Amino acid sequence: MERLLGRVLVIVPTYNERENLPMIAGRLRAAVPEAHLLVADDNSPDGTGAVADELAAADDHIHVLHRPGKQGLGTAYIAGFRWGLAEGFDVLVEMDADGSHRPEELPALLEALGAGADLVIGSRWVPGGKLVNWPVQREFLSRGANTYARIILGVPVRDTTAGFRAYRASTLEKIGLDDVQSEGYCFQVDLTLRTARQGLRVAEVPITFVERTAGASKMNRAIVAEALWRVTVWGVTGLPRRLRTRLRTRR
Ligand SMILES: Nc1nc2c(ncn2[C@@H]2O[C@H](COP(=O)(O)OP(=O)(O)OP(=O)(O)O)[C@@H](O)[C@H]2O)c(=O)[nH]1
Ligand SMILES: [Mg+2]
Repeated sequence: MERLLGRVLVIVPTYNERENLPMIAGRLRAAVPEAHLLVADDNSPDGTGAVADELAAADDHIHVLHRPGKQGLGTAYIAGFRWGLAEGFDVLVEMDADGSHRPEELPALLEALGAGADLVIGSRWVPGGKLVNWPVQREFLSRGANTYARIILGVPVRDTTAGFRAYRASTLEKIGLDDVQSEGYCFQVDLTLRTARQGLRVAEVPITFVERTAGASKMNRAIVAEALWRVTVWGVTGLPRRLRTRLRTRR
């Protein structure tokens, strides 16, 4: 795998994930030993940053990016991507710290990337995708958000909000990260849309999404509101371009 894809960096953003981080780091190191891990911590009040430093001191495949305060998932990933690109990694993976994304399924994502995709999404909403213990209201919200995004953006991806994904470094370089403004979860939709609009190949592989068993969710109304208005703006501003493309292909 390493020979085909090059060096793999898994970026895990953390905010108050002290109870989860050692578990997820250990599982990742066991599942894909050649991959490196970068923890991007936003000065978590619960001391996750210090836990990450301890893990990094004991393992040369673990690194930590400390940011001064909570600045949102999207900006944590941008900072992590920049770090990884500067260090020369060839594949950059996004994964949550809370166990919802199973490191044991990362090889399947990397395999799809190796098979030619530019972005691979670990998807809840393709055949074979499963949920474990997810509250029904979260499932409803996610299904609704994905249907809305797929229709208004015209991107044929079933799980655009998914946070378990693997990018080729070349994909991130092509889509450009300088003008990304999304802070919360709409960051995932934003990057999916940018990748698709570049004509790059997006693949979805089914995953089993497991509800966290420790720590608290950071999901809130502001995150949902940001996603709703940004996706709507992207959909509306992208419409003339979609119409032009449709007219051109009809001729
Ligand atoms: N660095 C950083 N990490 C964050 C921030 N917000 C969330 N995270 C991390 O991003 C990942 C996803 O956040 P979660 O709270 O699990 O969000 P979620 O998965 O939608 O919510 P649940 O399903 O309820 O767990 C976790 O590893 C969080 O610790 C942030 O502002 N900064
Ligand atoms: Mg979570």
